[in-house]
Amino acid sequence: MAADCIFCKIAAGELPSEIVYSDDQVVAFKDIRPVAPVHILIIPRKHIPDLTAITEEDRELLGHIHLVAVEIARQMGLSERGFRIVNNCKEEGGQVVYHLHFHLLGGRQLRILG
Ligand code: IU
Repeated sequence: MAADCIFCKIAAGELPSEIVYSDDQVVAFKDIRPVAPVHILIIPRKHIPDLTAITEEDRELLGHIHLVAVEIARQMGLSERGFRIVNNCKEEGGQVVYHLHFHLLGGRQLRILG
């Protein structure tokens, strides 16, 4: 756990959040400023600052995060309609919170990225 990391604190239950899924490796919770009817953040419990900081050790974790994302999408009725998984990496990628997270977005027609 990294000191002063908001998402580490959410994962540890030290800050409130609307958790929709949790296990020993990951936590998923509702984004506080949703941009779509479904907007969930999926984070590893391990503090990884951004996607460039992953290592070989995280290979299984990253696969697990995607399996969890698909399972949440299925439970939210999105697996037939479709959805989007987004990672914003560093400044020009639009990253604001420096604890690795994947946005699961869906429930409306999403536009092409740009
Ligand atoms: P980004 O990928 O780092 O740009 O996204 C950070 C997201 O975290 C953003 O959508 C915020 O609304 C969201 N968020 C949150 O859900 N809860 C928080 O306490 C904070 C940010 I700080």
